[in-house]
Amino acid sequence: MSQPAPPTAPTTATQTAEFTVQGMTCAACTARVERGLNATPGVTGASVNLATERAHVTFDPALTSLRDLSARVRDLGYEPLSARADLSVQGMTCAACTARV
Ligand SMILES: [Cu+2]
Repeated sequence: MSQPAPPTAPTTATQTAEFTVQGMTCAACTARVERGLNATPGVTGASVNLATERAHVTFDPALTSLRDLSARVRDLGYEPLSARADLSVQGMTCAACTARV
């Protein structure tokens, strides 16, 4: 009465997302966002570019989602931009992140 083993796909179901993070003004900001994203369950890799304000995240869509990642970024005190188009509110000072520490 042995059941046939389910055909488990050996492919790692990772998904890559890239989104804009606003409010980062220094390397400490990017490090914080990076660390926060990397600490999110399901995330296998995150890198954040300060100059382009882009976060590049590799994650397992079964464990997390772009929505979760956006919420995470917001938790950290930065503004994830995916659907919104108002690009006029660029980060000005580092006061926000200093206050956060
Ligand atoms: Cu900063």
